[in-house]
Amino acid sequence: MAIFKPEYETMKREDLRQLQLERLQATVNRCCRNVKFYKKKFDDLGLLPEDISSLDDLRKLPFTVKDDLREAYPYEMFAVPLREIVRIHSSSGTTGHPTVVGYTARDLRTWSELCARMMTAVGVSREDFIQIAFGYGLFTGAFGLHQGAELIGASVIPTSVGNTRRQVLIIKDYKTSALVCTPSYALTIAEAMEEQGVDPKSTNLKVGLFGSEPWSEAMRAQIEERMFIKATDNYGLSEIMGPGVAGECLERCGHHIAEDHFLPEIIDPDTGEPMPEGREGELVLTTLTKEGLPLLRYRTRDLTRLHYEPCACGRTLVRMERVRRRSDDMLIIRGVNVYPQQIEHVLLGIEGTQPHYLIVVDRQGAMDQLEVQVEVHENLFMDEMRQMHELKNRIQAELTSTLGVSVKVKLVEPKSLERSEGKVKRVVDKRKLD
Ligand code: DLL
Repeated sequence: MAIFKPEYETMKREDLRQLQLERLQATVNRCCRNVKFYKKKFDDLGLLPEDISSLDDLRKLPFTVKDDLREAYPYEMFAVPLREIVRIHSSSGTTGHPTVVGYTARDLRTWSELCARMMTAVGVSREDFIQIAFGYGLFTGAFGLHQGAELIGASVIPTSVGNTRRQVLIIKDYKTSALVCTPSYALTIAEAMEEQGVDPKSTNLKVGLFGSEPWSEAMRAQIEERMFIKATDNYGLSEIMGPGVAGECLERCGHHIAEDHFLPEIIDPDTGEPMPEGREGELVLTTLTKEGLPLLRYRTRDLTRLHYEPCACGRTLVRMERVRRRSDDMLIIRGVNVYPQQIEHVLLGIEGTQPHYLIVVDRQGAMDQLEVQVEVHENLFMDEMRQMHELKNRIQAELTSTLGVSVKVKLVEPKSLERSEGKVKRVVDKRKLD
């Protein structure tokens, strides 16, 4: 069953704004009534829920940032009693506490429907065999798209991530027509197909739904050529819901944000002030229907632009440009969110290292490579090789276990890393994501 809701997806902007206002007011009420964090914020600002009487009043509301969620670990920001929560997920990238997100039964239905809408927009139907090669677990990617595909009535093949040889075999034998994974994993699968001598034209592959990390048009062209598919991009974040927040249609001229459920703004990341229409800035999202974890003005740190002109596909929902950069220093390595502070934290706990390090990210073939160059202590560098080797292995093991992605460590001589004045440059990203 195609999940297309023209009553929302092609709504007149005026009507949409009215719907958004009603839903915003309900959300603000719910937040103030049920979430201590918001109640306190409103009290501090001398703000009452009744003060929100138009969409322009949105800017009176406080921002919510990832650290607020970390501090509320695990359940403090939930707006319903825990017995109403039927699913828990969590975001990757864990300094100290990860952020935990919870869904009510109604939230899960909305989430499935929005993923189904996004998949319908790129032509997925009940005729499709859809292979989900995202990791099943706390990460929202696999479950979100899985539920959406089932709602459409497609045949879901939950391969999860990894075992690339088997992914290729399944594509070939199970007649996969739609592939869901990160764009970098799609390239890894394409490579494996070539190695295994599988001609993509001989498979049923038709479309790819890729997301969860930044990628470039050049990479899209490569995937399309090597897999002989149409490659589409979709965007989301666990705090807001997971995948299904926004996705391309077959016109591929931006991601339609599900504005009947999320209210977008673009702000200047430095001042927090709204940006004029069409300018690049940080995407801020307010949830309009969520029950478990409603969020007001959540700062995504993702940089993009919004375009309000209707799309050739008929949808009137705003189009956001693909996300290429963030306003903070979070890196996405093979789909896993990594913060430089996590690396620093590990290094500081290991004797013999200096807090001088450089993170080098590169892409070899389809795979992101993470290298951390660490300055060792003067005394140590003079010492024997065996000791150096042990230290390197220890750092490597600790970083890999903390970050959840494999890391290559290179020990460098004391004072060999560039010292900068002002803002220190800790990251060199050699991947071409523009
Ligand atoms: O990555 C949700 C998701 C799963 C989206 C599957 C699409 C497909 P998180 O792990 O919380 O959630 O990471 C969210 O990933 O703030 C962006 O910086 C980045 N991101 C997600 N999708 C895209 C994309 C999921 N299509 C963070 N392009 C977000 C660029 C993306 N960056």
